[in-house]
Amino acid sequence: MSKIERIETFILDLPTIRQHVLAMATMRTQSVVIVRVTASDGIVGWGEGATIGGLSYGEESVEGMALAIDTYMTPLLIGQDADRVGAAMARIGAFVQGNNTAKCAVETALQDAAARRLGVPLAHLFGGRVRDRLPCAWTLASGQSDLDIAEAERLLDARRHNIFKLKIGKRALADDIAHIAAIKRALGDRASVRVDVNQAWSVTDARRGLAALADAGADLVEQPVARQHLPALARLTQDFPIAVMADEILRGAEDAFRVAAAAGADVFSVKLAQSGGVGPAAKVAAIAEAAGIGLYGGTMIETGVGTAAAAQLFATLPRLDWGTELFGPLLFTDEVLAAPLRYEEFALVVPDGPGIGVDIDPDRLDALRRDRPRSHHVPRTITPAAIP
Ligand code: MUC
Ligand code: MG
Repeated sequence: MSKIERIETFILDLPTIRQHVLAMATMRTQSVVIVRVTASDGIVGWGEGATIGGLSYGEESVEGMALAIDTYMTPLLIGQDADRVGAAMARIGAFVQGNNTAKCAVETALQDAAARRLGVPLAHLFGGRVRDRLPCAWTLASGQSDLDIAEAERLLDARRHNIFKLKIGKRALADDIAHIAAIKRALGDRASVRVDVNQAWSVTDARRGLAALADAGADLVEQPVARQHLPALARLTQDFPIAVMADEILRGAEDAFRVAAAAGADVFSVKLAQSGGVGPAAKVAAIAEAAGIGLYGGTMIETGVGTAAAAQLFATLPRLDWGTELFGPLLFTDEVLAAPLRYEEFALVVPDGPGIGVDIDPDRLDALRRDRPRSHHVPRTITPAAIP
């Protein structure tokens, strides 16, 4: 039996290629926790926990995740069977409430190690791939309509993305609607335009907003109201022709079941981080499939580690009607992988190697670690060369 021998956490800070303006925060840097699990047979697995905007998006921060893992999770796992990922996570579940993103980082690393031990891509452990490429959206969030349109045009020309998610909810409703309408007018049928409100609207704003977004030609609206307001989300889903997607409300299978039972959304954004790992995210997807709810592969803007792990799962989902948004690594000025993920023809190419399918470059990891002095920290703003 191979035992879990060591679990390490690394907080990385990655500058973004431009400011990323969300309803609740403006990001110029993304911080993530990378977990490295080493087993007694020498096999190493990697996982990631990411959130956005510090503590403004959710209740977990990277600092809190590292602490929860180091102090509460790691001692429970040392010496446990490295192949029994379910048993290891049940052990954690018995002693640690919530903390899904921290759990995701640990679970992903264990899944990665287990698949590497077998010499197979992680997708093999979840039924195998049904596709080799994942349609990949890009988030336009510069904060300005003209910059967003120019960015979208460059990405369309480069055939990198033709699905655009726009972050709204920070400005007055009328300004946001004018912004979306301008972008849809400019892009026309060449792109799908979707919006993410990140819970910012009241129900009244949402009613006006959904009607106007449908008129403007937007295809989907993500989490328009607060995650606590399931009945409101359900009413919006039923009352408007535009697709409503659940995001923040979904923190694992129980929430997925609750939302599905209330007919609370047309689409689920399946996220490894929010669900608590690859296995729990697969359960969220299964509930959506069983309820006839559409699927979308979400992100918390992870590096190549979390992005590759998500790609392994999303590649196994037969009905991924709304594609994915696994663009995370493209928003950073720096790379942690030895070879970057490939994006071509509007899709992410699912990596082929064992485990999550990618390798981490130890020097790059070291250079990005918060606890190490950085020698090449050169924050960049957006330039035509950076996108694409
Ligand atoms: C979210 O709310 O979906 C995903 C893309 C992005 O820009 O923000 C994230 C999180
Ligand atoms: Mg969202």
